[in-house]
Amino acid sequence: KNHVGKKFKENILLFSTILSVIIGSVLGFYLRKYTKIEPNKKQYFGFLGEIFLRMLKFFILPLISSSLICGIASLGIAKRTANVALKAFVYYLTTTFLAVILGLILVVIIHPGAVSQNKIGDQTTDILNGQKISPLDTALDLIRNLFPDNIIQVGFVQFESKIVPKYKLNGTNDTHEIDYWYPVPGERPAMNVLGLVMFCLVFGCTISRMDNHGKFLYDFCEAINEALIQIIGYVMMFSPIGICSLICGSIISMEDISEIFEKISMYTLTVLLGLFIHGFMVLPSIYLILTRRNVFIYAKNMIEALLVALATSSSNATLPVTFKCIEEKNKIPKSISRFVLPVGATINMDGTALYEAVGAIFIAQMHNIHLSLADYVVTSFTATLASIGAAGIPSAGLVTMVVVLSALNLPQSHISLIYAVDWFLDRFRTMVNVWGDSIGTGIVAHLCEKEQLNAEKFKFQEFNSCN
Ligand code: DAS
Repeated sequence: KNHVGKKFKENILLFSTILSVIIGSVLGFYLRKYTKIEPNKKQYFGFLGEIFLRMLKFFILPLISSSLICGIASLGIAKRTANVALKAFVYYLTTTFLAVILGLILVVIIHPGAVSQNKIGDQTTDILNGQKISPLDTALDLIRNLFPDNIIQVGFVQFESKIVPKYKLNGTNDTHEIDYWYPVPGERPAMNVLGLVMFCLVFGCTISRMDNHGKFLYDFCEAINEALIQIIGYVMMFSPIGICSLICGSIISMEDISEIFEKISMYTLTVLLGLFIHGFMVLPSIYLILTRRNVFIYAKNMIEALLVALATSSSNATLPVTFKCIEEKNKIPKSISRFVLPVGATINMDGTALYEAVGAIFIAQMHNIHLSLADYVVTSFTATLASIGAAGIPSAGLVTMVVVLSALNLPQSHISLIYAVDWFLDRFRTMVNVWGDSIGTGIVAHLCEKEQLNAEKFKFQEFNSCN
């Protein structure tokens, strides 16, 4: 009964989210076209959206910390299956990192956030990148922020929103003000997030090796994570209003929206292309190379789980069906699936990692911000880890994307464009997440079976040679 009620609630939320995107867009365009709103009044339209964003960001640090700690610790705690855990962990990290690299290559080539140079004067770029830091300084910054001198201050990214001095649109005399988010002058607060991640990695590994209190600390973190996932579920009930306000506010305050649809559709296509390549080419190739088995039959047996992932946008909700497809149809032993799938649903999210990397670079492109190689390194690192920290629930990747934006010092305005299409892209990236977990389970099972066979063969040969 409560499952039906949960499904009904999820469908209502989905329907109202789609409705809020439509209403926010129509209202924004209507107000922009038929009313004259004073510049300093525009911010009021996006106020509820800003509160929605703040409510999500409010829980990011504890959510990421507890999720990362549990995910890392669970790999170590499973001592009895250390062999399985190690294979699973190497697979998780490799495929997630490949997904991020693929996403970065596509977003740089397609350049969905292209800002046509004739629209924004050079000053803006200078203003935003005024404090250009050399690659060496950035690298030292990166290392310094991995080891913050005070764990409490970690993750607080000091941004302040300032009205940029007036600048002239090329070829015209009219001047405009734009509202940009600035890192606090004189320091790069952004990479503090890395210190938090480093703390979680070390803490997770440590509690997995502790004898007496390790299990207590693990259960404590898991309980916190569970509570936070519930709280974010409550916050997401507010999402239709928040998204409507975010979209309406950004349409009203957007300088030049003629390209807005072009940019959003190019961004959506970039993410979908990345998910398609990773899901239909990269993952099946890895499966074929490592197992030499028929990936088409394996995929056919997973169709039901992939469709549930598409419908629910939640890896966790799809788990029962994933188990059924993996164990009953693909005949994977429970000793493997009962470890690899639940941990994979929590920390192996290739689709989410690709989505966050593309989204962050897209926002930088929208602001015409030049990113250095070190910035791309930071993006690949934080997108991989932010996806590990994301829970297997709807829109988790959207919540943790702020981690990547913060790590890059990126302004958080224009994030509403990402929100506008998140409910749609979430389905496809969840599908890729579940498909990645399924492929990983098949590979780990094959490798363990091969090892066992070799071991038996070895014993047999040993037995033979002795007689
Ligand atoms: N919906 C998440 C999942 O369940 C993925 C995401 O939000 O990025 O995998």
